[in-house]
Amino acid sequence: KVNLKINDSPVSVEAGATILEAAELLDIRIPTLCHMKMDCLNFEHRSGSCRVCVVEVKGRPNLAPACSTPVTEGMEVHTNTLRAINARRTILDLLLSDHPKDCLICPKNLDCQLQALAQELGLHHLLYKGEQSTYNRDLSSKAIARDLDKCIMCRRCETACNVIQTVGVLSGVGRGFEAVVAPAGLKPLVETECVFCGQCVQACPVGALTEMDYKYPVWRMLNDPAKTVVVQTAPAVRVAIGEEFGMAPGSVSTGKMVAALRKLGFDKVFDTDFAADLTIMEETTELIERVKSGENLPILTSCCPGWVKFLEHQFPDLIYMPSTAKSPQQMFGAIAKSYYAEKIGVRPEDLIVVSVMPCLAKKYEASREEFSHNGVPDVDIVISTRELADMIREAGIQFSQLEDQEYDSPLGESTGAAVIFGATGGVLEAALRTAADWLAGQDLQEIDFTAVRGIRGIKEATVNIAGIELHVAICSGLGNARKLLNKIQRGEADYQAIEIMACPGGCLNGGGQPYHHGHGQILSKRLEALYRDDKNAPIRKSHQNPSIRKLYAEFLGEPGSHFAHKLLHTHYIA
Ligand code: HC0
Ligand code: SF4
Repeated sequence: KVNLKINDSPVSVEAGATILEAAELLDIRIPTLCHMKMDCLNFEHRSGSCRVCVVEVKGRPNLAPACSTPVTEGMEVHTNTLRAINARRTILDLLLSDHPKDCLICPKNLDCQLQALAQELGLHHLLYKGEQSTYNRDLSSKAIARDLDKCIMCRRCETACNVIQTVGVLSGVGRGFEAVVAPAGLKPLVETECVFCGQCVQACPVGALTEMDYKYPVWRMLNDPAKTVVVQTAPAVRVAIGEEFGMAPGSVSTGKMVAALRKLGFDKVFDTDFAADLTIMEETTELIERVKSGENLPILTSCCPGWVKFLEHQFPDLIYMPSTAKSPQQMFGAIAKSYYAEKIGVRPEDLIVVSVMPCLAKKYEASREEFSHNGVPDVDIVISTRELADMIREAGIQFSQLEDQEYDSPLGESTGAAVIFGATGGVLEAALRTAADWLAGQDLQEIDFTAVRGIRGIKEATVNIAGIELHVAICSGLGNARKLLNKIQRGEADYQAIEIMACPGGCLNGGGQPYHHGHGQILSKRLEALYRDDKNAPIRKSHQNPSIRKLYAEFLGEPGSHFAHKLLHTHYIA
């Protein structure tokens, strides 16, 4: 342990800790901007580049950045001397000298850490009037909007893209005043290998990176009497949307969300979880076939579009590995525009499918060519959890006061197996529950595969299902996926099934979720909430979902049938 004093209060911390960490123990707040820490993922980016966190250390001539200065024995730190406060104000003043002042109409208004700092430091007039950057906004992709005029060079997005995700799209470009973090050659995002995971958007403290906003297309559809508008909500949305309305992280607000969606005017409120159960039917059929034949192993899950795009760009030699089953979002769209449209007598082009997703890559996935038929997309519009929260606010709905409501039938019925899709490990556990029952030919009671649970980036387990030993691996975060895939390429792994999710922790940490800024245990709380929801579900295995059984009996035939393949499976582009 190292002993030091901060603002005259003694504190002991582990060697290697920073002044910032020591101050946190004393509940002393030091402002930060470029610093990025994700407590439950055990990740910290100590860049020290913005210098907003400078403090005075006795005996040192220069101010020290608290986020990247390690503590030493006997150190005496003062966090709020006039010199430190003035230095912070000057740094902020300089940052703002080249930052647009249109906060009122910025998508990050009231959610911007720069704005919050200006408020916190009481900066009400600026001394420096600098030159202003004038870049064109990059609206080239369906998923992510970039506004370089707002980039403050904190490089948090670069860390997310290069260090955590190892995609390597964003890096420092240009020098001096011209310096920004952007794709090489300032290329539009759509021309790069960006997978639209949105981890850079989660990381960005300002409005330089945000989602492409589709709220107004949704409003327009809701107000078009010629359209029947249905909505599906992804598993991870229900355990995070409450945070937008002041509810505690880890609240499960499914019922309130359904009520809010009805108030917004959706004709039917359905659940992606229904389609997650459907995905399990198809994917597990494929898993069992491959395990029995020993061919094309390991099977890789394919429901995360960011991960699929990563594989297409970076590991084309492994393109035969992912399950051909479409993601739940896309299966939902395909079933809504065929089975359901037919049932209610509406033409597919007049049935509008809106998705609410924790993910920005889902916006891109819905636009992929193979997910349209005769020019009609299976999923018409994708909005994020944050965009739905904005719409609820815009409509003046008091979310936390709403009485719980139930999803509509039949595409709203789901099981506990489906809801855990939102957490890393959930898809594989859902598949194992069904595989075990099918192989054993009975309704097994042991259904909690706890070895595959938890927020860790890479998990490995050997599970015994009906006498068959399966080596499985689960990873979340594309940097972890890269490590695992490299191992497979080198022939050093003998897994039969692997689940990969692009975002660290899974969909619960998607690029479209409420901003968590890495603080506290928010992600773990969302994860626990998903497993709580599963535990409380009356049915916890996908193949026991009555609406799924009916769908096969009335429409699809058997899992893996020719018709099911035509409607519910896809191919990948290497
Ligand atoms: Fe996910 Fe999904 S679980 S990717 O994380 O599989 O976005 O929540 O909707 O499609 O179901 C996201 C979440 C989904 C899909 C499901 C899968
Ligand atoms: Fe990199 Fe993901 Fe951001 Fe694309 S969306 S730039 S891949 S972090």
